Amino acid sequence: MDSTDKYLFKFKGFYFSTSYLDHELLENLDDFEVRDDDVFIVTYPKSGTIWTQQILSLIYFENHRNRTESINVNIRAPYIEYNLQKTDFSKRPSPRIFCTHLPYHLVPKGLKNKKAKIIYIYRNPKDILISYYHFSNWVTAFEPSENIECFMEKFLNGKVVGSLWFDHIRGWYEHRHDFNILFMMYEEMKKDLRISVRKISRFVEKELSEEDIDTIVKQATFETMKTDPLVNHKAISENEAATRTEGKFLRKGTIGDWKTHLTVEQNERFDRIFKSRMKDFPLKFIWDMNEN
Ligand code: PPS
Repeated sequence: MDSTDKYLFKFKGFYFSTSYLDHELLENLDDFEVRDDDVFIVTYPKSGTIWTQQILSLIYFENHRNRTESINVNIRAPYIEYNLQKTDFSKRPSPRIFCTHLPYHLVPKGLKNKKAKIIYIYRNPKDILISYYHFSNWVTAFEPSENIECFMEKFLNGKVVGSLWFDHIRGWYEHRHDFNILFMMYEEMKKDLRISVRKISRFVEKELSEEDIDTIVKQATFETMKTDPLVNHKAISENEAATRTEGKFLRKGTIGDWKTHLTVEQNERFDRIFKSRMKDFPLKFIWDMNEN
């Protein structure tokens, strides 16, 4: 049964953002027409979506590499569950790039037939927690929390847009054989962007020259993206109604920021829950910049 409050809209057991809601779109997602050459970026919120939208669009649309290009990253790679720009996706020329925070069981049927490619980006959940906490306090469409403890409670109970992180990653991983999917780690992108760009381009079968890769890497660094208004959503950060305080989408972009935020008790509690929920889960996680 659907349920809604000011911030969260529950549809088929999953929490969506009430502010960006398009009920008809959600009802019809199953039948969203997928093309063989579509690419979908799938993430839990705050795991590296914007970063991958930027990388993929740089790989695909050579002319976007020129920073004078005036297309916002959310238009280059729109969300299928929100369609913020109300675009007719069926009229978009191929190859199309989309992104989504959907769990595996709510994505269009066409994806389950291994049509199209999926890149699933995952990030260590302690850094997601911190990033999400700051983001929710900043953007008015999200529920603010008095402190990290309060947000952690919601996050660990899955009472946030995107629902429970543990279910999201597990669901996608355990059903990976139903999809044509590549799992990439935020931390691996952070540690070696060049290798990561190559890995992504190979997966989407786009041959890139060394020079192409140089250009993409340069434009996909945190420093460059932070100064690009089309990627760092300047229009939103300068819209007083959309935000509560000063801030930026690209906040810190680091590995291990959780260490400066979580108390020893919070960290131990997180570890205990992680250990029990992620038991026998084979994907690797990196919690610290110095870790290999
Ligand atoms: S959202 O709102 O779900 O689309 O957010 P998402 O884009 O998934 O995640 C935002 C975090 O990703 C960081 N980010 C980057 N880190 C490193 N390098 C680059 N180029 C980059 N681009 C985005 C962004 O800063 C957010 O993380 P935090 O920790 O808050 O800085």
